[in-house]
Amino acid sequence: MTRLDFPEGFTWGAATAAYQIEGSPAADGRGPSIWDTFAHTPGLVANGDTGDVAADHYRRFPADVALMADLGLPAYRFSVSWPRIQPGGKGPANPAGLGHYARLVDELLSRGITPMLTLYHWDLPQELEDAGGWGARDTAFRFAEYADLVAARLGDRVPIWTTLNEPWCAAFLGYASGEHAPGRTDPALSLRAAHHLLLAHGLGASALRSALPAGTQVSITLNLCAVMPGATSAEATAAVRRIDGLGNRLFLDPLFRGHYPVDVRHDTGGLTDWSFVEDGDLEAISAPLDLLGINYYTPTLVDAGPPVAGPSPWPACADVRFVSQPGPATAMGWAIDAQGLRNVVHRVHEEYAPIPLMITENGAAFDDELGSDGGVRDHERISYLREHLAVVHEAIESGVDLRGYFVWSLLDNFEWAYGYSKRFGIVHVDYPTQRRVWKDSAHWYRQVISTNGIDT
Ligand code: IFM
Repeated sequence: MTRLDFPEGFTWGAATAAYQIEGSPAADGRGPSIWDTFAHTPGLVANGDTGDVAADHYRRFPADVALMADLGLPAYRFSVSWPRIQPGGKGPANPAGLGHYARLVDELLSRGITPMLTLYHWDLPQELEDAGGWGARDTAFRFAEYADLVAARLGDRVPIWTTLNEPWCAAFLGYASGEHAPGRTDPALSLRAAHHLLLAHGLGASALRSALPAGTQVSITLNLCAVMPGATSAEATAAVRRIDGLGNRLFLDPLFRGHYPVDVRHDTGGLTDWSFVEDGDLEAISAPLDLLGINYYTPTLVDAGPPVAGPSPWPACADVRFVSQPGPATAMGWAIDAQGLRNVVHRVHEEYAPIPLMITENGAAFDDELGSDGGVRDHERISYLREHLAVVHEAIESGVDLRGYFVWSLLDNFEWAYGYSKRFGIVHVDYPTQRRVWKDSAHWYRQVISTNGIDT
């Protein structure tokens, strides 16, 4: 057995997102979001599940924070629901909505848990979608106003802020494949949405900088792809370039180099002329950040294949084939391969440095069962987490400025189009009773945190 000790001050945490855990969709004046609309549309979410109740965290947050304290969690990454703050996506703040997050933050701080706040984890106010959603440039400006309202109320108590979670998903699952809210299937619109999301990040980050005390960290979280060729051929290499372009460089290049990748603009030239990029946008998008959050779950293997018709989250990539990697996989069918995390972290460090990194999500869904002894023996999840943490450790040893790790997720929750059929939590939620039960992985993670390291 090898012991891997993490650096002193390494941030251990767990992550969640508002729509996935909160429930209480009409409480305290919250307006509808695109996920309420999507989930309530028959046939779009497995089993007709919705976020109406979820893990009932909106009402149970004091007990959930007590649970975090029992876990010894030093940090908690959560998202604010925009339609709780501005029910229609614009105008003055709803004091009751802001008050909820102020109480959550105070509860965390009173337990010694550092709050890390994400402003947008996909729950756009429905009224903004009705006005064009992320396809409309104005949504980016509305986001900056929302960022300002939240920062004015919570800025003195939250040390790390994230503008957007996984804009790739919001743009391409939301507007190209339609697997996520708002369920649009328009590839040209999805590219426009990607730009407006990035613009929202830039304008939002600037609003945060003006409102937050000096020393507060501002970040964005990307779900970067570890793209690898599924064959040794020139076609597979070209497929890698294209998926890397849309999945990674489309976000990393404007954020850290101030331009969009020329090859992606060229590849998608048949869909759009990119005239939605206006003077000054890239300057706003590329303003320096304090931290980049990386979410990683599984590698992406690609090859060339015969063109496939129908909606896809990859614009202008109908002839790219996604290859399933042999070997162990999670309940999502996602291959388990921590080398992908190594690939992504080193790539960002080497090509886009210097930027401090955090793994803001990593974890796995398995078909957990509550045993007759009342426990959940999720040893596959422990192995998954251990393997990925070993890669995090190795990256730090080799000089990558990687400052923290947040397991996805604290609680079982609403896994978007999969509803409640997939369980990612280290804590089991019995939905009918809302009882929380620590899985073995929660006991294991508690030990990892308290000893600041893992045994491999
Ligand atoms: O549940 C999601 C989360 O909302 C965003 N990142 C990936 C997770 C697992 O699919």
